[in-house]
Amino acid sequence: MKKLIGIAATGAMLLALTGCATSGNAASDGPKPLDELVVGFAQVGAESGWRTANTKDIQASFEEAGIELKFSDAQQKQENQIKAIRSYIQQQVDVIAFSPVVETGWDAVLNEAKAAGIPVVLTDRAVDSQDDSLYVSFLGSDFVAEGEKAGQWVLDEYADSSESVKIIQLEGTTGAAPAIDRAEGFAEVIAENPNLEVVASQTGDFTRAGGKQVTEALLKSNPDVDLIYAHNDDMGLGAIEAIEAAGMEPGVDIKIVTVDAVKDGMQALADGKINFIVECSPLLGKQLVDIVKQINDGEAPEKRIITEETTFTQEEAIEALPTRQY
Ligand code: GZL
Repeated sequence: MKKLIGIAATGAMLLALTGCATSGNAASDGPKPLDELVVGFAQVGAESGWRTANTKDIQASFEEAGIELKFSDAQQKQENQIKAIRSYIQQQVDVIAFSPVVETGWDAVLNEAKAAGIPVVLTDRAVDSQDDSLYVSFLGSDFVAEGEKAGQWVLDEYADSSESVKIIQLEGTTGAAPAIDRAEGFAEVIAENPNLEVVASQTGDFTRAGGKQVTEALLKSNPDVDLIYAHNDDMGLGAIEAIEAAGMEPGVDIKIVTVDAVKDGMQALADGKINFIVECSPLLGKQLVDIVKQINDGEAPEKRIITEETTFTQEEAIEALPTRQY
């Protein structure tokens, strides 16, 4: 995770919001009524089951809170997210929230939001900005820890193997915080066993189609691969299709470890086609509403709010599936 915001900067930003409402009205004397608040949310896209669940949860949470949410889908393009943020600034919304599709290239537009006195909240993914006054808070997962949990399962699974274990890594979107950090955490842990070797690593862009396409190609050049580590369930599900099309049994001939724990992934885990899943919760809506309320009340939210997450084996997936929320 990148830089943390200084309290002073937060305070100044909050003063801008409550001291002089961003709607350009005369200075207001305190928080706005919730039904007058307007939040602009610039979503990454609709690339995966995780993203769909994340969007649904955020929209439902703001609906329930009675706070207006302007929503945009950037179709995984940074220029679309920047356009959406600029339009929220033009509309003088009270708070801007977004999940940066990639880590870099945000300082200019975030400085525009700052100049307009509009607080920004990062949800899900982080930015690599060195200027820690550009956002009030980050709400999301510790992706390095997720990669470490995936690596630990692989370390344990092959602890007694004296043979070399060949691993294919299906990376998320190039430049995205979860892709960078999940690869980092995984590599750090499997380095403890020199038999574990990532023989190929390529982006499938967090999509099922991408996971299938890349796995088809990499299986041709690595027919004796033992395990696939996919940065999300959707690419793991695509890998299952490619493995079956190659006449092999996913979860048996080639083991699969993924991250997210969305319903389709958990079903594949219960069916034995995936071997282990590290959870990454998309349910950020309620916490985002709480952060917006704190900002409106002139309070300084925590700079980094990390979501609680677990992991699932096949047995745990079978048990969890009936009540799974997403
Ligand atoms: C992680 C999130 C990732 C998910 C993918 O917080 O940004 O993006 O792991 C999603 O499924 O596409």
